[in-house]
Amino acid sequence: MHGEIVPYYQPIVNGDTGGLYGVEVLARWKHPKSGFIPPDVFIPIAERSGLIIPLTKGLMAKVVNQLKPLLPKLPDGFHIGVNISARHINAPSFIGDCRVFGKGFQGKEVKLVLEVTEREPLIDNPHLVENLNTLHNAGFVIALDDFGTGYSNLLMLSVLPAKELKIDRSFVSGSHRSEKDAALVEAMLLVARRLQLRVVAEGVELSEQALQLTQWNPDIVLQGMLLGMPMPQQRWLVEVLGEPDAAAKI
Ligand code: G
Ligand code: G
Ligand code: MN
Repeated sequence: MHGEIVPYYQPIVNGDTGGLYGVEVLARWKHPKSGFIPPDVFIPIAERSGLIIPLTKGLMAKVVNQLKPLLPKLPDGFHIGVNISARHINAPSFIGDCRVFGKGFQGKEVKLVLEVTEREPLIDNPHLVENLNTLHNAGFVIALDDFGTGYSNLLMLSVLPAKELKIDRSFVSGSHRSEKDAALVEAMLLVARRLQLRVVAEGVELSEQALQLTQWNPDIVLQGMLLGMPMPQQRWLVEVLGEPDAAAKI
């Protein structure tokens, strides 16, 4: 792939206090001629070709470089989420790649979240469960992304050492007005409570949605347009951390 893969950061905030909970790292491909190519286009290709492994490793290294100098300004226990493909989890290098990522933040109080995505069936390979267990025991947070759709389902919750559940935005978008979506979101919140999982609501666009979700579960954390779109490090520094001077120096 020519051009550069760069990390964008989307803020994630606590529903009840509005305080900063963390960020999700989202890959962006800056093509020298075509401009930005969306991840929906290049991620599936990278997954099929195996390039997703060096791509994710490279992204992790950039995230360490960009966020490490900011850590003193971030809240304790700041969550940094990266999307991980099944293909990578099954690869022999996976545990090592994650440990290198973790070492990058050594001595700092951050939580690294591995967001497991659902495009491919996840449990076909026994090493996958084993690898995720190893990383869970090493202090990584395993999150099920796009929960409620595709392969991100109750069986995955049963088999994987997940500690975080990210409710897919298709349920969140109707949760404040549709009885049906509300019932489904409430059912997911109940499952999460029984299993003691943190819940992230994805794709929150309206204050009515944020209000409703927080009423249901005050510990919920929110991600979406209402709280902030994915943005490059420089803009993030200014808009989220209020650090125009730091941004100017980078
Ligand atoms: O912003 P958004 O268009 O960023 O992302 C679209 C899709 O691409 C999402 O499903 C997201 O999970 C996926 N995606 C974005 N960045 C990465 C990445 O670094 N790795 C993987 N595996 N998926 C990613
Ligand atoms: O599948 P995953 O949750 O990793 O993907 C995150 C995707 O959601 C990215 O494509 C990001 O740009 C997009 N996104 C973030 N906030 C919103 C939102 O409020 N509404 C919609 N429709 N998409 C969003
Ligand atoms: Mn994700």
